[in-house]
Formats: sequence, C-alpha cells, structure tokens
Amino acid sequence: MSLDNYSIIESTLREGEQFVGANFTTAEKIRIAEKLDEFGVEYIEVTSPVASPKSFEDAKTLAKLGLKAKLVTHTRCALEDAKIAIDTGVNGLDLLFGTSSFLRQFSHGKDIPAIVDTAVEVIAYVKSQGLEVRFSSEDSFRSTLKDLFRVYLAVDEIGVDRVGIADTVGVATPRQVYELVSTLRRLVKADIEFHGHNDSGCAIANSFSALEAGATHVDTSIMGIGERNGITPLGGLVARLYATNRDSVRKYNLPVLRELDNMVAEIVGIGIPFNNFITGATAFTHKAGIHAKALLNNPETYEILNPHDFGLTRYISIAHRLTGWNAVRDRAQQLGLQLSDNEIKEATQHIKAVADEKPLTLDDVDDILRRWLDGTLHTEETTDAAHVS
Ligand code: HCA
Ligand code: CU
Repeated sequence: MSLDNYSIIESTLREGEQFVGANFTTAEKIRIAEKLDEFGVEYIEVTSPVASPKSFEDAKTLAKLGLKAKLVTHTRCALEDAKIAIDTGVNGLDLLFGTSSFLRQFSHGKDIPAIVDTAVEVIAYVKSQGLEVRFSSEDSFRSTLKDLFRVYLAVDEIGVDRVGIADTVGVATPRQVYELVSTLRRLVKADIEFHGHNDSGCAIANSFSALEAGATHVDTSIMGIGERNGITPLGGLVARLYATNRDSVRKYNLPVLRELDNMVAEIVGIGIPFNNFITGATAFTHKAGIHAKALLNNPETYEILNPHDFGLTRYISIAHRLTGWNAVRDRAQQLGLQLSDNEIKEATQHIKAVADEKPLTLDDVDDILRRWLDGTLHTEETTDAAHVS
C-alpha cells in the first residue's frame, strides 16, 4: 500500500469539464486551479489544448500562474496533438489511447501493433522535450489482458513516467482493480495511475483498491463531476484515506475542501448533494438519542471523520421523537437553563409526545425547555400538543 507516497491528479478542469453543466470561463479555471493549489493536490489536469482555441489559450494562462501543483494536459496519443500541448508550457502530458475492442472498432480503428508504434513515437518525443509523460489505456477493463500488457510493457521499456488504468465506463469492481494493478505493479517500473468512473458506485472503493495494490496516482474531480455521473470525488477519496490513516491526508489543507465544493457547485449550477462526503448538509448530523448520548461522551463512537479537521462542526438534531434526554440536557446547558436531570427527563418525554403529533423545530424545543424552567408547561398534560406552537 502506498498511502504514504501517493499523488492526486485533480481533473476537475478536464474530466470535470466533460460534466454537462460545466463551461468554465478563463477566470473560473484560474479560481479553481488556485483553490486546488491551496488545498495541495500534486497535479492539476486540464482539457486537451487541441479541443478548442480557448482550451489552448487557457492551458497557457494556467501554466504561467506558477502553481505548486504540476500542470498536465490530457492529450490524444498523436504526435500533432502532443506538439501543440507542449507549446502551452505545461509540465507534463497525460496521453490516452483506447485499447478495448469497442474503441478499436468504433473509435480510432487501430490494431495493437499500430497503437504500440504510435505510443512509442509520441512518448519518446515528449520525453525528448523534457516533459513528464503518462500513457493510459482508455476502457482498460474491457481490453484483453494480453493487449493491455503488450502496450504497457512497450511504453515502460522506453521509460514512460506513468502508466494509467482507466475504468472509462465504471464497470470494474474493487477486486478486479486490485488484481490488475498488482499484476501491473510486478511488470512495470513506471508509476501507476488509476482513473475510475462511478456508474455503479465503485469509484472511491476502486481508487482505494488501486492504492492498496500499489498504484501511485489517483484521478479525482470536485464532487466527482465528469462524463455521465462522473468519477472519484476528491472529498470522497480524502474521506476514505483519512478513515484508514489520518496521517495520509495531513499533507492537504483539508478545510479548503468545503470552499472547493461550494465554488465548483456554484460555477456548474448544482447544489452540494445532502449526503456528500464531508461537505454534505447532513454529513455530521446525528439524530437518534442513543447516538447523541454516546457522541456527547466521545464523538468517535459514531464518527470516523472529525468535522473539526475539515473546518466543520457536528450537529445533534434533538427536535424529534427519537431524541434522548442527554442530548436535550446538552441543549439546555447551551441555552444556560438550570434544569435538574429529572426535569430534563420529563421535558424530554414531553418533546417526544409532541413530536409524535406534529413536526417540531429546534425553536419549539427551546421554547419547551424555557417554559419548563419557568413552570408554565410542566404542570400541563404532556400529550397536549396544542400548547406548543
Ligand atoms: C474519456 C477519457 C477518460 C480518460 C482517462 C485517463 C476515461 O472518457 O473522456 O486519461 O486516464 O475515462 O477513459 O476520462
Ligand atoms: Cu474519464
């Protein structure tokens, strides 16, 4: 497992631009790149400069920002494209070629020997220009192992810096990823990158499996945006790594994650999903009374992620029928209300009874607690919900 020595290739400005809602302006690309740099990702990947004149100009502009992260452009594995990409002044090229029978038949139409010849020629050229170079096989999991290894061994032989495995259609399972990466780890000297789509919900698990098997680089995008339902989300990968070993993510400025998710959500016109990793509205909200009690004693009882490490706070929801008196006591203390444990227990029973009748808000609960203290409520019938509104 290479958790103490892995890098994130952040692809919001490439894969993320393939998200249907993304049409980044130059200014937005700069804002996103600078924020990613503040977070501390090791690489920022941008759209191929051949895609459009603006893509070319923007790659040049980003290359001049002097970011700490290495800037790499996604580039079709063709000499003409590589030359244009190099002209932008980026640090490296992420070359891509399709090796699956689908792509060979329905996309570029080349056979494996022709793919190898082109790859060798382009990689040798990029290296001769002093840039870092990666070679990735699109749709790796629907390519035959024989074809894949033939291509990877040839590019490794001529000194490619990194080979990439791409689960382009999100079909791979963690076990398949583990097997492919560990076999490849034994065969090549180069670093290994994994890029995984999330069509069947395995992107984070697959990326983690890749690292366990010896991969050195993982692709992410903010909130996972990309083609279709996207790829491994940066926040989700960080959550997974943190949960395994907090030290593995200390190199990143974790509170910036929230700013990144907010910024990109606003730019592409979506909300952050309520159940998003780390930054979702309910990611640190606890509800059941039993959870709340243990959590107040020690948050780790029900939290593998400490919200404070991400500049966030936990929230214990108490205005409902599943509430418990420990959580209610905590709220009374926050409000500075001097109620005995017995009074809190009675008030809690009242809250539960009212919540059985109608939805409650925190204001309602606060009101109940205040009235319990001044004596206007606890003498009344506890099930008489009409008194609390
Ligand atoms: C795509 C290409 C890609 C490339 C991945 C990579 C994929 O579908 O546009 O460069 O490693 O998923 O195969 O994003
Ligand atoms: Cu992709």
